Amino acid sequence: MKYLSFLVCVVAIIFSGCDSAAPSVKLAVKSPTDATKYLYRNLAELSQENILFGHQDDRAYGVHWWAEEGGSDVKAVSGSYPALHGWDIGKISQSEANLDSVNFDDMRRWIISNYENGSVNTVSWHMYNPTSSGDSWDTTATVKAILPDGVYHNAYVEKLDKAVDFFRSCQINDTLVPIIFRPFHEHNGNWFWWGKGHCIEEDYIALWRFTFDYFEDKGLNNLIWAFSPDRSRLNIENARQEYLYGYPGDDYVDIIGLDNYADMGRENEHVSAEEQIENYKRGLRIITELAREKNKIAALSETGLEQIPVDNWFTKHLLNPIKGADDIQIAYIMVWRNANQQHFYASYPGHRSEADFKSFYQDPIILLESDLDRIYE
Ligand code: BMA
Repeated sequence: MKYLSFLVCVVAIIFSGCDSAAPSVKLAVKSPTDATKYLYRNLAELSQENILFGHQDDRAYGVHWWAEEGGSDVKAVSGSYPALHGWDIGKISQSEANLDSVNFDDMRRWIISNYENGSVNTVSWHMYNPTSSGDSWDTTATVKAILPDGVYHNAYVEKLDKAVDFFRSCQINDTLVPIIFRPFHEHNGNWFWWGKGHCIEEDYIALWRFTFDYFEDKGLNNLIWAFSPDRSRLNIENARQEYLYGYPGDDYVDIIGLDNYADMGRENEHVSAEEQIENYKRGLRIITELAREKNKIAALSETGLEQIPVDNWFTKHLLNPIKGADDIQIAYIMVWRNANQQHFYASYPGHRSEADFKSFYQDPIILLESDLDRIYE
């Protein structure tokens, strides 16, 4: 089958001039490693028909368990790990474990193991505030102060160096594990110190670019850079323009992401479930369109409905609205973490969403780890 499609491609190229349907995507880093390049291309290719399903901290803990080797709520329901694994390196510079208590040594082991299993890793960074001892929600004015020439610049660079060490240590057989890196997320909201209202747009962009260049200089040619504004702070009527607030530029971004919890079925007296579904589609249409124009990949970088109080949430809110839509093409969807019985977003054995999650992942569009085939080649 593979050879057949290869032949068809070669013949198509000979007869039509190079008109493959897959976008000819190119990464922002100048010298990406082969594995990173192939991953990005394969995601672009796969996104034409499929969506990788992802889950934050999937292997680290679940609703009723903690750090059991082989554990995964997604796997317990479906038989497979998710196709994409989200991690967070908040606290990397100050502790053995991240802010959600995942030990960095374990995280590294799981990141490498996912790579060996042929699934994908993405890393966000709830970065502690470099100018105070506070966390990422401590909105003490910071961004300007950590840019070159800022008084806290060195403190910032020290944090970056810790992240560089961590990313470098995620390697096997001299190959750095490719990672979709998603720093400074939801920056159009005002809840993080890098958010709107706590710095000017120009400084946000300067911070992103400085960080990109710094990591590239340190040889991190395994990073795929994901930009991810939050839907709740986009006026849907003007969302395309507002989405680009803080956009660091096509040379600094690979993934046109969106975090969306706002349109996902949460009770809202002002917006019905049906309107939310419409808005969900509109948001994804916008990032699809932008990704196509920019020759990049779109993704629903974070989503979910806490506690999944709707039996058919996975099909009704997540999958069905985008099934068969030509104007929506996203490489992956990632739901947030299963921290405990109050704070969880993925199905687990015995939960009311279990049967519906089965229909969701059994849909040919949705890919889990076991559906992926040589994504790094
Ligand atoms: C938030 C919540 C917090 C968590 C943080 C970073 O959305 O899940 O409990 O500490 O993300 O992962």
